[in-house]
Amino acid sequence: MKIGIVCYPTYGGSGVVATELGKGLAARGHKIHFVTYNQPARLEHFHENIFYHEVRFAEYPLFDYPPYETALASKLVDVVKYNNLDILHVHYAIPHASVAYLAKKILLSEGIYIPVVTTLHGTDITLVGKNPAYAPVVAFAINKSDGVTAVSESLKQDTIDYFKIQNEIAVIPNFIDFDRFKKTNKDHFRKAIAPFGEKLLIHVSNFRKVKRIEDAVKMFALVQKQIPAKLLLVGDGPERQHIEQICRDLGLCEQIRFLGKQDAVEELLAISDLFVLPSEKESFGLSALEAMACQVPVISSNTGGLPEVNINGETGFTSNIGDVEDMASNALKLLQNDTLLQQFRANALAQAQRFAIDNILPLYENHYQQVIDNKVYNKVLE
Ligand code: GMT
Repeated sequence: MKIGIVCYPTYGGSGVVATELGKGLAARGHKIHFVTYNQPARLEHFHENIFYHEVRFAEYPLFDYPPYETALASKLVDVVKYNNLDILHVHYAIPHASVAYLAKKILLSEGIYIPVVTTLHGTDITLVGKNPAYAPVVAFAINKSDGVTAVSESLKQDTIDYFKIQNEIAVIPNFIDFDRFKKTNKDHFRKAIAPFGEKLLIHVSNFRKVKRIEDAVKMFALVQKQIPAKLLLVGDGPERQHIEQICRDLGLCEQIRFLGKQDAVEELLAISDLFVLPSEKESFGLSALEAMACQVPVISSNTGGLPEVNINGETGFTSNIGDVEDMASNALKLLQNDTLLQQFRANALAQAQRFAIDNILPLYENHYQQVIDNKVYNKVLE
């Protein structure tokens, strides 16, 4: 198939999933056309089946805000038309789903039919999408998509609860590439970070409020009172300064290390004992899945799709949002019992294997085919 993929090219989870999906589909022989305003972060190497089209917009003194949606829609019209695409797959509803609908209508006026699949990732529904500033457009664009997927059952349910949705929503979860995310021996690395055999806890995110990193720090403060431990904070974003201040206030600067954005996260996961994800909202929790693939059990909140990924009492533990005492006590259960920790490590790996890329990509291929086969039906509905 010739597939157009629209996503945010930044480090966010939706952009990562979209890029890895495109790379995986290209490896299976599909022609993939990425349409974004910057080269996607994980699109590093040349591949004969991958094409990248940059959205550029002309500056003009009248524009306080560059008209990105107009530029993206025009680019999509161009890319679909001149590359004969079979399907457009947009990731993150805002603004990609409504822009794709506009492009589709323009193309239809020229006699070209392009079906659109929208994948909902989480905050495009649960945080930003349901805001009245965006909600009517989001609901309309979801209903006008020819196929809709959500990354968890929980996100599907949230979408149905927040909006009047007439469309079917297929659940296709996030996936993991075990060629990259696997347990490797990095003992020398671990010795450098934890020279006295300290236990290692790790959190990876884009440091937004929704991640509740403060809770990770507070639960760690309780853990390190009982056993020697360190906390690695990986990533960067708007909350970083605030979290640094909390660490200083708690006198934990020696035990908590801010590592900033890291490309080889798997190497840090390989030396970690527990992954901490206390989010306020989390539609799936790709970072938790990456940890589990590296055999790291997860201490998380029980929000959104997290319980679909992190099975309480099996691959880690889930607690109510903000219950840092429970999170700390769960972490200690594992860190103070090596046999139990090893069992949870094995369980985490087994659970991650369910989400192996080879299991999930065919679900997208089937979804595309169904949407394409529905062509006439959708055309009539328009
Ligand atoms: O929260 C992030 O890290 C970024 C965000 C995004 O949309 O870019 O991630 C969302 O999509 C990921 C991929 O589908 C999911 O694994 C994350 O759980 C989801 N984040 C939230 O729901 C907060």
